[in-house]
Amino acid sequence: MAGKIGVGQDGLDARADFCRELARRAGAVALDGFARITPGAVRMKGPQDYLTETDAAVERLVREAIADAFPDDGFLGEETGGTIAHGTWVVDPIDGTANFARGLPHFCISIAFVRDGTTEIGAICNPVLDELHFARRGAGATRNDAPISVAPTRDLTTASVELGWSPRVPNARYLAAMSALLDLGMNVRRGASGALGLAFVADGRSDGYAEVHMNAWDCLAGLLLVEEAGGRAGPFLRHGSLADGGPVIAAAPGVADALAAATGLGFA
Ligand code: LIP
Repeated sequence: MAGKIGVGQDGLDARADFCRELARRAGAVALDGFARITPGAVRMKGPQDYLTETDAAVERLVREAIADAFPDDGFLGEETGGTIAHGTWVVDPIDGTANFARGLPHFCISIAFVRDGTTEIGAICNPVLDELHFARRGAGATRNDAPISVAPTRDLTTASVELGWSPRVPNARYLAAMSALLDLGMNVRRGASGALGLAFVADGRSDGYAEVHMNAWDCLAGLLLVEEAGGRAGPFLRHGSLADGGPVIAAAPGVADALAAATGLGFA
């Protein structure tokens, strides 16, 4: 077990290196589980809300590694909950679980470290594409250690954005936003992994992501990635919370105002 490392600058350095390596390790476990997925290994937590054995295995791996390395840190996981501390790890063991459960290779592991209400470190591992998106506040964003930046898109008729959906939001709200985006000439996708949707905004393969409600473990790493890659990200923890989630918007600068107006979500 590492010594009790505080959450000062040196402590963040240690946590950043640890987080990068842990995300990769968790990705390997997820990929192994994906190769062996069977219908029997899937349970439902609610309508359109899947739980697989791999969700549990990955969260257990991450939780135990953090407890061993940084025993005083808090931990909040999608599947096992947890406690919030001065420094808290916020983890989605499999984001894109509905895809994972049906054998669709579009999922990731999302790990964020939050200190006093500010996300300081974010990692999103996509084991299918062997991609690790990583960011530290103030130090930029990378994909497989190469710097990334948001897209230069300004013409909305060439823009491609993602609009997230879940049964937590009335369909009418989703359809109104979808209609407004299409009326602006944008291409609108939904990949069912909000973390990957945000990572793709950060590396310029998508121009924006919006969702009326997301949980903290789905979005905190991705929102930091977009900020550090030169994009605009809504103040998730000002309007939402670690415990209850909230609205999410993130975009390349040239698309941000139109995305906000069409979805009714804001950056202020
Ligand atoms: C997913 C989110 C996504 C949302 C999906 C789902 P999960 O998280 O990342 O934003 O649109 O409905 O909630 O459940 O796959 O971890």
